[in-house]
Amino acid sequence: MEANVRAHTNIALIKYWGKDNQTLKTPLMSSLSMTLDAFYTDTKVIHDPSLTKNRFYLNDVEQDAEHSKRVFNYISRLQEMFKVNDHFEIHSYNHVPTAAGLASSASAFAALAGAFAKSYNLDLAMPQLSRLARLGSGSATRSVYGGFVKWIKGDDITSIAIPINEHPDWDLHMLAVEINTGEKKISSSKGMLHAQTSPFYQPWLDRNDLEINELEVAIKNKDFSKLGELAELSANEMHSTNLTATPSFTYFEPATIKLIHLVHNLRKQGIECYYTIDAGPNVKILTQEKNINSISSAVHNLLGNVKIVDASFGPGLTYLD
Ligand code: 2P0
Repeated sequence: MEANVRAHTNIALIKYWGKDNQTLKTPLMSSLSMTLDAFYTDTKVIHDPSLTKNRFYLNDVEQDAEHSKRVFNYISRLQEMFKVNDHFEIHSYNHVPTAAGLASSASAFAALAGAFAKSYNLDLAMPQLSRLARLGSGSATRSVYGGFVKWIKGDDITSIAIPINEHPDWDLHMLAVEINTGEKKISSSKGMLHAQTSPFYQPWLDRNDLEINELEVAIKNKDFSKLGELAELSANEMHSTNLTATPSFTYFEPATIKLIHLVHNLRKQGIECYYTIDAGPNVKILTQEKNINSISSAVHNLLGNVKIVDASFGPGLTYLD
């Protein structure tokens, strides 16, 4: 039996940055994201009694034990849950820079959850798929849906994603500026645990319901300015907890700060744009179609020939073949 599934990455506008339960990956806060069309993972799961060993291939390269561990542990956990236990092969093609704060684990584990369930004909409803994806990686919870997606904090059963608007009729673009696509030095799991030593962590959590509600209203009203302000605020809050943790740490690189200044300056010139930054140095700039060219030129003038990927809304899980 086999199944081949595509999942797109998502970028949180209101960030998830802390777990209530490390094993279940239930979050300390609700988050709200935008699923992107430009970055995705295709994953095929094959299981067959004739296979004698589990194998994991990423972009056609078989991964060694160390690089397969997280995927194998995840599949074993799902096999235990559903009481199945044959050997499997996984073939993933990642159209996202891996582990550089461009949310490769979101698309990877959402695709894996979808392909696993389909390969065993489990016939799971979307909320259950969202839960399975969460057990692989928190942000994957949201990638089962397209458009704007909220992931609700809660317990193992209730902490799932719900679509806010799967097909938004919005002129909204996210320009992903790839400053550095190398593997990050501090994993998200470690970073979000460590950030909790910040004196600003709890005050940030206390604002979570308010910020989620405000963003939902902004989405309903198609209020780009409010959406951008809230997204930038949430990113700044998250990165402030890193900087004020003990010991302090940051994912920012010099080019990250340069881009923050650039976004401020562009806004002063009347080019409306906002930034968001995840667990890596890369900056994503939220804007509208009319400003893409001027923002891209300004980024290239500032940083030379960096890659800029223009993304907009992507779909939820898609079954291939
Ligand atoms: C997010 N990030 O909401 C936040 C914002 C990065 C910054 O979720 O430990 O790979 O697998 O649950 O989902 C990245 O962390 O972490 C992330 P785990 P994950 O998108």
